[in-house]
Parts: sequence; C-alpha cells; structure tokens
Amino acid sequence: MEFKTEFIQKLKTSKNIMVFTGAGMSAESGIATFRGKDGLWNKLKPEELASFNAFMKNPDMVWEWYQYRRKIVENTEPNPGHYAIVELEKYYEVNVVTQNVDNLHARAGSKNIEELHGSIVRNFCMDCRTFYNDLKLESEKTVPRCEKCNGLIRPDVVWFGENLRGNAFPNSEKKAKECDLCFVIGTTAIIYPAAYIPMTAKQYGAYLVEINIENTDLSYQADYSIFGKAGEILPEIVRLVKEDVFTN
Ligand code: BJW
Ligand code: ZN
Repeated sequence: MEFKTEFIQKLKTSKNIMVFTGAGMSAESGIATFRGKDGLWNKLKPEELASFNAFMKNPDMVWEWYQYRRKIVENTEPNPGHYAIVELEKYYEVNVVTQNVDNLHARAGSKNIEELHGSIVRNFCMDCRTFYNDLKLESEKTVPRCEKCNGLIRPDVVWFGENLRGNAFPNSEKKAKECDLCFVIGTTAIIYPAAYIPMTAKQYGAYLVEINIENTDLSYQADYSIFGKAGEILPEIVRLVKEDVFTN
C-alpha cells in the first residue's frame, strides 16, 4: 500500500504519537459498532440503554444488555490493529486514548491507556461505590446487588449525561497537547467531550491522520484520511516504520 509522502515524513520526525480510538477499532474483533452500517444502535436507541435514567427505569434490561456485550468481549481477541499499536511502542512514545469499553487495547499489551468511557469489565455499587472488578457475572437477567449494602451494581462505563470519570479527560488533553502525530481510528467522532481530544491535538500542532472505512465529522480537519480497515492499515504502517522510516 502507498502512503502519502508527507505522512511518511511525519513518521520519520515524530517522537510522540497519540492513538485515539473508537468502536471501529474493535469491529474486526467481532464487536459491533454503535452507529453506521451494522451499528448496534440502528435497532436500539442509545438513550434507552446507555443512560442513568434508563438504568433506573429498567435495571434488569440494561444489565442484560451489558451481560450480552460482556460475553462477546470475553470470547473475542484483540485484532492485528490492536497489536500494531503495541508494536509502535518500540519506535515512539505512544499514548492510547480510547472511547472503547472493551479492554482490548490492554489485553493486546498497550502500556499507556486512557479509557474515556470506562470499562465493562469493571462494575461498582451505586450506593457505596464498592468496586466489583472480577465479579462472578453469572447473574444474567437480573442486576446483582452489593454484598455490603444491597445497592444496585452497575457497569463502570460513562453513560450519556454523565461526566467522564477521574482524570481521564484532563490526562488525555495533556497528552493531546504533547503529541506530534495523532491517529484517529474507527470513530464517528460525534460524542463529546471525547471528540475534543483529536481537535486539541491538531490545535497544538499535531499532524492528524484518520483511519476509517467512511468519512466522518472529523475528516475535514484531518491532514490525511486513510480509507480502510484499522486491522489492515495499521499493520501496513508498522511495516513501513520498520522497513523504511527507521532504516533510511
Ligand atoms: C471502522 C471499521 C474498521 C467500522 N476500521 N473503521 C453538545 C451538543 C449536544 C449534546 C452534547 C454536547 N456535548 C455533550 C453532549 C452530550 C453527549 C453527546 O456528546 N451527545 C452527542 C449525541 C452530541 N455527551 C455526553 O453525554 C458525555 N458526557 C458529558 O457531556 O458530560 C457533561 C454533562 C453532564 C451532565 C449533563 C450534560 C452533559 C458522555 C458521553 C458518554 C458516551 N457513552 C457511550 C456509551 C458507553 C457505554 C457503553 O458502551 O455502553 O460511549 S455512547 C457510545 O458512543 C460509546 C462510544 O464510546 C461513543 C462513541 O462512539 P464511536 O466509538 O465513535 O463509535 P461509532 O459506532 O459511532 O463509530 C464507529 C466508526 O468506526 C464509524 O465511523 C465506522 O465507519 C468506523 N469503522 N469498522 C476502521 N474495521
Ligand atoms: Zn454497596
């Protein structure tokens, strides 16, 4: 595959790379995206499931939906795109900022990860905040209760209308300001505040490279749009880095 010369040049001069990812990153691992063709939410409305109000109205239904998705995540593996990002760590300082809740970057071995929207691997009690990280999740159709206070247990993900947890956003902003090159991979980039991160990178001088199978809201801001699947393009970029960038 041929890449733009300007991009190859940026790969040669960059030291610090940010990889900002969305659901398309995991599509080739068999996890459905939210929007777009084959999107999970073509049939289900997000606000009916991924919000605090939805959970309070029908906790069992929402719990069942997360259990269904957890099973899929447990039974899948990171794809060649995830592993390619890990490979890049041999050549650059790499920071992954992900909107994904599937834990696949960590399972692939990426070191520096900010999870903007949390993780479905973790759960916590809504009343006393006890975390249940490796809760035996046999409870399929009924939301489990806290051992300590009998409160409802919910997944540690960020729902619509909720603030991002802890320092995930400020940490990501800081990293965005410091990177030389920012890859935006498999995201429609319509959910805020997450979508500010690649924009911040660009504002602070980073070269913005989008990898997606379609145009997105961010495409017009990208310095380079590479159309294709993340699991195919990223290994090509690693090959280029290995063979050309660091040998010539
Ligand atoms: C491939 C591929 C392949 C496929 N290779 N590519 C301004 C205006 C209006 C509303 C708001 C606003 N600012 C904030 C809001 C509210 C809201 C928001 O952004 N709404 C928008 C609709 C505008 N934001 C929030 O509520 C956020 N919180 C917040 O703002 O707090 C402050 C506040 C407090 C109180 C009141 C109000 C505000 C929180 C947002 C949390 C989002 N959570 C979710 C669910 C997580 C839990 C779960 O998983 O169940 O996060 S929503 C969902 O969307 C999920 C994702 O992380 C997120 C982004 O989706 P993503 O990753 O982009 O996926 P897709 O499916 O959209 O795109 C896939 C892409 O991949 C496509 O482009 C494909 O082409 C591509 N693709 N295969 C490469 N093989
Ligand atoms: Zn509790």
